[in-house]
Amino acid sequence: MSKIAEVKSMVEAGKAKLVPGLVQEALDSGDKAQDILDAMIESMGVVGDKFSAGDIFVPEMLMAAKAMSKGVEVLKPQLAGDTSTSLGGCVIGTVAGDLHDIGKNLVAMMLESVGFDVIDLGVDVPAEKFVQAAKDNPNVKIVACSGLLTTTMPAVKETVATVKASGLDVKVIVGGAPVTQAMADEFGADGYAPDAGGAATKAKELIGA
Ligand code: B1M
Repeated sequence: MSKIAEVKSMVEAGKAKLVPGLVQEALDSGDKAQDILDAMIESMGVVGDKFSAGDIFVPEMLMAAKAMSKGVEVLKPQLAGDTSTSLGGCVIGTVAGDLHDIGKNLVAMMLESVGFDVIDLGVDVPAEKFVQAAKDNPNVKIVACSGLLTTTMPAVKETVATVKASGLDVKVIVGGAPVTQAMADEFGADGYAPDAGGAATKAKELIGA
């Protein structure tokens, strides 16, 4: 079994203690950080499908998420790069009612890697908290909202509306598996991206960098 395949299978099995070592071994054997990340994202797809099928339950899903997060920590120095330019601040969070943070953390990492000073509000973030954080940090130019559940799409919409109604001079970007460009347009967001790299590119584009 290739190292990447081992990483993938151990993430699926939720082996948080084994995954970091395997990720390091995969890197040492020449595998690219992006390929290892893609394999782990695929694992979460498998885990999600097993959950939908009733073959696993929330605790197993949680263990797989923890295993992936541990693996991402090892990849972070390879993926994030290093930048000395500051493009301004970016407030990021997962919207109210939603506890999924792996995608949001990847987006935060990519935003940092292109030069944004990221203020990460975590998960289950009420709309007003995004606004307050942007008011508290005057260099904020981007508010980024992640939402993973069909049931939290109204919270994404509300967050966009609350930020827009605040009159702050910031751009709002949205994303997460159920979010589409059409939804982003309907919510009145300034931008949408399907993945973490795309979110960083979109944020730069929106501030003209
Ligand atoms: Co939950 N979960 N989960 N879950 N979970 C999903 C999302 C689900 C698709 C699984 C399934 O049924 N197949 C399903 C949602 C169905 C739906 O609404 N359409 C689901 C469900 C139902 C639930 C619960 C309701 C289960 C329950 O309790 N009965 C519950 C809800 C809890 C809550 O939030 N209130 C729940 C709980 C959990 C755990 C806590 C156990 C755990 C999360 C732990 C954590 O995040 N720390 C969990 C997990 C792990 C998953 C799956 C398996 C994996 C999510 C993930 O991390 N993917 C997920 C199935 C799946 O994704 N296929 C599932 C990897 C990650 C890199 O992808 O987050 O999509 P993603 O991010 C992507 C893009 O979406 C994008 O960039 C990333 C890639 O580069 N992106 C952005 C994300 N944010 C962005 C923001 C942007 C731009 C792009 O701009 C700002």
